[in-house]
Amino acid sequence: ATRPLFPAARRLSTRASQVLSSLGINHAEPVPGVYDGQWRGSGEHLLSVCPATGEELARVVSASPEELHTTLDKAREAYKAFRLVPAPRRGEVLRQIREEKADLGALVSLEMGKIRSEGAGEVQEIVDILDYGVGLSRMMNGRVVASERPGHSILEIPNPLGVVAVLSAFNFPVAVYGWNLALSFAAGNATIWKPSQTTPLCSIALTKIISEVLERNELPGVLAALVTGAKDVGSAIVESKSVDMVSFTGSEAVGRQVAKTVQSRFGKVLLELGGNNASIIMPDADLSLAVPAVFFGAVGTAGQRCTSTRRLYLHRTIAPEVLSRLETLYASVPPKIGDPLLENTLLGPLHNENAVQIYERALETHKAQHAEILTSSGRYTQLAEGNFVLPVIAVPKHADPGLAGSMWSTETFAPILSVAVFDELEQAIEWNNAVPQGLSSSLWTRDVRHIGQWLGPAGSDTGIVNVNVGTSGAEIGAAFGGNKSTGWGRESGGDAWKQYVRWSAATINFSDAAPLAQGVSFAP
Ligand code: UN1
Repeated sequence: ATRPLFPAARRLSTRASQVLSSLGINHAEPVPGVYDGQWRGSGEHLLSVCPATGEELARVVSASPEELHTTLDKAREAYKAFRLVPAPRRGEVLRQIREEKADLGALVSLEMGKIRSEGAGEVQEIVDILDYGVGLSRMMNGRVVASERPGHSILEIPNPLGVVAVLSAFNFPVAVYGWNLALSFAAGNATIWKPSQTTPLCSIALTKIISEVLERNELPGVLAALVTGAKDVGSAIVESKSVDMVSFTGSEAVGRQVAKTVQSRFGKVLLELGGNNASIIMPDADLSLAVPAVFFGAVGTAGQRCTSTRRLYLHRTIAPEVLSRLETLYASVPPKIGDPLLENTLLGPLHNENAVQIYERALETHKAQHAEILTSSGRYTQLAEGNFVLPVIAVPKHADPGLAGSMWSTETFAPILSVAVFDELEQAIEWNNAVPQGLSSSLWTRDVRHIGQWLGPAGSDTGIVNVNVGTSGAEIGAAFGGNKSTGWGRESGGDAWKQYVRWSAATINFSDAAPLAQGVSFAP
């Protein structure tokens, strides 16, 4: 029997109801899912479901086409005034957005399913990037270029870009928006957020926190607008000429469509697509560091980070030792599978039933291709409710990811780790680079020569290349993003801010002559 979509009587656990009300969300009524300076919503209803208990957290009323349209118009108007506010004053507003980790983090756990400490960690990423945005607001420097002409100067000037849309994914339901908002706001833009349709409450809670600060500063709330909705809302944003840049996080398949659409109207696009990240362990690695890091990378967040470790390449000499230590760790997981909000839980649920099916299909493919499965596997049935699965280590028959149809080359958003054994580092690097995706990778070694090889021209081709640090859990200070089919986008730190502005090169003549460049003469 199928569950009715909106049962008339919904009883929420006290815990969930406390978290929601502490964040100002009244779950008893349909929750307005649009913010353009005021809360509204008259579109389709979205249902927010807790992946651990199946309990319906709330109904959210998403954006109608008209509401989206109006929000975009208001955002453009607000940008026109906001671009004139000096950047350090914009930073001062960012500085006032301060979030207590506990409640928002708990909501991330309730609605997305990650464990408590990771929910809090995600909120910490927002706090960190807000600090970064404050600093950035005094450091978004252009430059002065030496002109070849006497009495001339060339300036490279960053100015605000316009309206930036952020399309974010369920797995980091608040932090990835935070990365974009902090940079976009510091840069003087209006930002419009279309979150994943399965995590609307997280976006509403965060927008409430930000909007209070904007309103207190007498700034239009639409500078941090929210439009919840399904695919049609996302497509309308991507197609809209009023959106100057689209920052998209999600699958390669959708990312390809987003890129084509935005590029065909000559908009800017920033893509953060699939990862298929490998760790390589050399014989001289400190296994007491490497093994727990692989464990966290592969099992943490139930394998639902873009940066999760999906492939493990072990040097032949240490392979048996590493596998036996990993098997022990994996065997300790089942008693710690469950409610993500409980202190001792290590492994929360997959985000929804669809994710469980993808996990199951990946397992079947592994088995059909004669992979050896080293751990217990399948749906975790000890709990009455929720989308829980066992974390898996698989050893595919063929080690080479280049082999067509191999499980090596697809990103499966679940805790499945594929392992192969190598003899030479060159081989492992070749395998690391042999997949379409290029987000993150990590090498475990104490040998400086291996490190040089790994970081150099013939080394790893991913956007994040770590040494003695796992593939996931990057800090906000460096640019975050991946190469190849991950989409080449960079968010968060580093030079990422440079994409959120429009650049102009301005040649200024301070002299009484007007010479042409390159010594060209054009005398009549
Ligand atoms: C993602 O999975 O989309 O590096 C982002 C990490 C986190 C961000 C992941 N800081 O794992």
